[in-house]
Amino acid sequence: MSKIITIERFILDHQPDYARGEFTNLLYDIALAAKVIAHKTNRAGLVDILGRAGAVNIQGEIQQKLDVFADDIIFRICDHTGRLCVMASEEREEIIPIPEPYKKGSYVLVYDPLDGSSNIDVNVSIGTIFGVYRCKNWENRGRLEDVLQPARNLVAAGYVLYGSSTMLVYTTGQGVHGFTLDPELGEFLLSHENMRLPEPPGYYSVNSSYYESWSPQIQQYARWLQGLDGSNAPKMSARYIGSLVADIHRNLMRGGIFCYPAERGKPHGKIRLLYEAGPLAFMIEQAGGYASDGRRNVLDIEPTDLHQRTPFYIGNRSLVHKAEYYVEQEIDLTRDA
Ligand code: AHM
Ligand code: MG
Repeated sequence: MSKIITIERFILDHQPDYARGEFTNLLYDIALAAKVIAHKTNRAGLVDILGRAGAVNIQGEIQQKLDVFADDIIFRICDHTGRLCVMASEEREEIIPIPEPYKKGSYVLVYDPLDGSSNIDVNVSIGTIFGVYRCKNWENRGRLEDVLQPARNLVAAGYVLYGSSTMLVYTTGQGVHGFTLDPELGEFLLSHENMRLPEPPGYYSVNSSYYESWSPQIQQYARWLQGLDGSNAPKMSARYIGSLVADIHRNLMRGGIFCYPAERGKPHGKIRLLYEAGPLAFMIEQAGGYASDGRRNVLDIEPTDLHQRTPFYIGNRSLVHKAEYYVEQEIDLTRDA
């Protein structure tokens, strides 16, 4: 009979040598935040939470109440524990310092509290994305330089998917593991150990309503994905939810690629490097996949701005390499931006 393993047990049993409890407990904190957000998300249609909060976030988008709630919960669970020295969130313009009088720890948390916000009001899956770094400069920890690190430096990354069930999927660099929330018990239970991208891939995910804004090479790549250019593309089906976590989770389970290319007038695409692309790139590599901006490994991009965006291709290695093959032939749209 298979064993029942809670996320707490699993984290404890798999903690890296350097973990010293601080890192392990930080992962518990994230799991706790995920449970609180899942609870609220499940009740979203029942309580007066839908609709807009009225404020506009720094991306120029209208924040919705659940985004604000999720952002606040993660902050409040993590600010006073002594494990973090600084945080950064999609919803906040600046880095988030640890407030006085709390002690600063040695880790950095970057997060997108509720991604796929356009799907909240229509009861479609949404997600939380997170990444954990070690601080760079212990003496002066808690500054912007601790946050602006390439994703290759991550020590943990993952996401929470609020879908037909709630799942937490994470890696600490030793494989990717998925846990499903039992809402009765309030526990995340190990359901998907050592997740790997299967071959052959099943799906490609791209918002083809932007087709006219892509370069001819990206258009050609899109046709290749659809099997329309007569060459040797695997036979795949199209799926696009418009929630990064849900699209990537499905592709992780079934194999495939998610693309958000550069566009005319949007040379960096839409996806944010620090708290969306970076953590997911770190995770997908642990599942045997690869993520690229079309020209280089996302893990190697040195961030210069908290909210910078990047073209994004993520999924089965061969499909992402094929994207790089097409992008290589295009004029670099970011060069004059
Ligand atoms: P958000 O951070 O405002 O929620 O936007 C990010 C989302 C991703 O989840 C998704 O992949 C993408 O935006 C969809 O964008 P589009 O509607 O342009 O296809
Ligand atoms: Mg987002």
